[in-house]
Amino acid sequence: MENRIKKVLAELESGVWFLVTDRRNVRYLSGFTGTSGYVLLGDGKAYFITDFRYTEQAKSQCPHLEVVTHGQNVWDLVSSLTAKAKELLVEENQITLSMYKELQEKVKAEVKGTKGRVEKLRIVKDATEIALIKKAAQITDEAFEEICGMIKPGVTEKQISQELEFAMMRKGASHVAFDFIVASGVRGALPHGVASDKVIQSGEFVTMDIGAVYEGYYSDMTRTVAVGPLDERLQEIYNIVLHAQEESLKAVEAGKSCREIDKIARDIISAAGYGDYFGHGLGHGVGLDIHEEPRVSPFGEEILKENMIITIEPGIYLPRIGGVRIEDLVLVETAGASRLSLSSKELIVLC
Ligand SMILES: [Mn+2]
Repeated sequence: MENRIKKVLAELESGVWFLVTDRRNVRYLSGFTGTSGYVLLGDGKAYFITDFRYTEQAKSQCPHLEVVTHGQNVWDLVSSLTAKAKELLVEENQITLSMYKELQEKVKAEVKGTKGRVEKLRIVKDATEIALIKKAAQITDEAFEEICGMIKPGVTEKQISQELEFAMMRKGASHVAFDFIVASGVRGALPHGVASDKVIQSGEFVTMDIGAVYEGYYSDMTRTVAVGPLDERLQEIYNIVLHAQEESLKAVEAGKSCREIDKIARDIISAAGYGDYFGHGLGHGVGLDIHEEPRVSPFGEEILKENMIITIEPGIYLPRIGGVRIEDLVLVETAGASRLSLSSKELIVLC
């Protein structure tokens, strides 16, 4: 944490202070796991601002910051701590307009927006972060394996989602990463079809996009399995998506751009005639948040670096027919990448 704070401080000119309000950025800089606290940095100083409920927790979790407790109005405290500042930067994609107005009324410094200062540090993971994300991915793999046996005609998408959630919690997840996507049959054409009461039938695909959170860090994985015999069209799109996933994954390594990795999968799907049915980016960074930088898409200018963690998740979605997505979480290395999602990607046919 100490190094992270130093990096942010080093980019602030004298008289310029930075109020960090995003919960994940606060956690990244301070180690604080509670829900109410801000980090305030400037002129070589680092404060952790919280209220009475969290003072003791903050003192034990944030040894590198000076913990200060605010009274009725947090901005009064920010105002006194920044009395000599000329500018106060706030996270413009996080703070609300009313927070901004109240803050500007209270503080002498000029309040200005900024973004990405902490997020850009979060892109490359350190060894501790990698270990936590690996653990979250392992919980996800184990939960997936455990519930495969219950996927059969007659069960609902929600039942599968609930069993997955319960399995992850039993295996040590602190919570689940998002509302799980369990999309079967024609619902598979919805890239983000959250589990519904739909009953699974023979001849359908079931796409499950799932993840666990372990000590604040996320995992993300998608598998598509078949229930009973499939028609040829569905088998064909599975094979295309799997091929696109594996080929783009093979290309992942430090030094390449996100855009060129996306292009590999997109070209394979387009050449097979399904380019119009893969309407989202190939992947995204994962860490303290489920979706973070870098964006792996046709517009992803970012160059991959060692120890970034990204997803590779091509899909094909055919309206009124169904869909397939296959997603792995991967660690970028100097030469190549290693998969953190280890569940098999061969087509599993359950019945
Ligand atoms: Mn994802």
